[in-house]
Amino acid sequence: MGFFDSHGLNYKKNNSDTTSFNREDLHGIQAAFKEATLPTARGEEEIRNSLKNGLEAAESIEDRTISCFSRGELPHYAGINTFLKMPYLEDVNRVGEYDVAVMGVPFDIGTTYRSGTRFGPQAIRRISALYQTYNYEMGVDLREQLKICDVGDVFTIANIEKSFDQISKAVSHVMSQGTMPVILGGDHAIGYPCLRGVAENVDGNIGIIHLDRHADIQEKDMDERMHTTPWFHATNIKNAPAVNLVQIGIGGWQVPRPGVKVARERGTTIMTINDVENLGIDKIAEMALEVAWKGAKAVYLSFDIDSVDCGFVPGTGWPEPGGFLPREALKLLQLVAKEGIAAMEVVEVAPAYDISDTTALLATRAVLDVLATMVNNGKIGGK
Ligand SMILES: [Mn+2]
Repeated sequence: MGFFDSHGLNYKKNNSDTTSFNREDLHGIQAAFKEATLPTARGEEEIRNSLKNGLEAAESIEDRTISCFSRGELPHYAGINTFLKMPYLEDVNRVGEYDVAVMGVPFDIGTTYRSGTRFGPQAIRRISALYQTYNYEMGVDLREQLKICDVGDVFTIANIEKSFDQISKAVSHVMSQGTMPVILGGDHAIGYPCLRGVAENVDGNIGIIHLDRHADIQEKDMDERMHTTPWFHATNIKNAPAVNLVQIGIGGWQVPRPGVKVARERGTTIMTINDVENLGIDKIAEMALEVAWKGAKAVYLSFDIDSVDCGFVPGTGWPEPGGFLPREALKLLQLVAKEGIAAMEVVEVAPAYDISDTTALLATRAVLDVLATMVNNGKIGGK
C-alpha cells in the first residue's frame, strides 16, 4: 500500500444492524472519517522533493515514493534530526515565514541538584523523529496545517545572566516576526528570560500557566537566579503581573519555603495535585484560563516535565513522586491551549537519567498536543 492510499472513503459507515450501539457516536469512528478531510498536499510535495534531492530508489524497490537517500519523514530511524523532521531554518532572518519556530535552549547551570538538561533539546529532537505529523484522535496533520521550522539552539554560555540575555533576544526575535516560539529546555531558570522575550512583544498584560511540582518563585537560590527562581523575576516585569500567574501541580517535599512566601505575598494562584483530584482536570483548566487571561492579551505556557510523576519521567533534574499522570497532564495542556498560547516552553528534560526516552517522548507529546489543539481551535496556522 502506498503512502496516501489510506485516504479512501470506503470505510464501512454503519453496521448498527449487527451491533447494539451506534458506531458513529464513537470518537474512534468519527476520527477515521475526519482523516479523509485532511489535506495531503505538503506530504506529497515532501515526497517529490525527496525523490529530486535524494535520487529515486533502487530498481528493486516497488514503492516509488521511497527515495535512495532519506530526505523526508521516513524512515523514522534515519535522517538528521530536527524537531519532528521539520526543516532546519539556518537563516533566522526568515523566521517570519513560519507559524511556529522550535528552538533549543541547552542551558543547565541554573540547576540546584543534578545537571544534564543542556542535552534536553537534543534528546527531544531525536525521539521526536518517532512521530508522524498526523494525530488520529485529534484529526490533525501538522505538516499540512502548520508551517513549522526548527531554528536550532540559542548560543548559551557559562554565565547565567549573559545566557539570559541571549535567550531573551532569541525569543523576542521570533515573537517580533509573528511566529510562535516553542522552546525546548534547558532547566527552568530559562522561564524568566523566555517570558521576558515574549512579554516585550505583547501589547498588554501576559498571563502565565505553569505546570510544575515546584513553585519556582523565590528571588535567589545559592545567591543566583537559579531554576528555582524564574517566576519571581518574570512577575517583576511590568506587563506580567503575578495575579495572572497560575501554578498547577505544586506539592511534595521539594517546595522551598522562601518561594511559598513570595507566592503568598504576590497573590499567585497555586493548585496542588489534591486540587486537581478534588476538582477534576476540566474544572482546573477552566479556573486556570480564568486566572491567566483576566485582563491579559496573551498567555505563556510553561510545562516543567517534573510536574508528572517521576515514575513516568525519570529523566529530569529534580524527580518527585505524586505528580500528574501523563494522561492528566496532556489533557490539561490541551484544555488550556484551546484559547491560544503566545509561546510555550518544555523544560527540565535531562536525558542522562532517562529510560527508553520516555521523558523526552512526553516532552514531544506536550508540544505536539498543544500545537494540534491550537490548530483545531483556529488559534494558529495560515502562513
Ligand atoms: Mn520543577
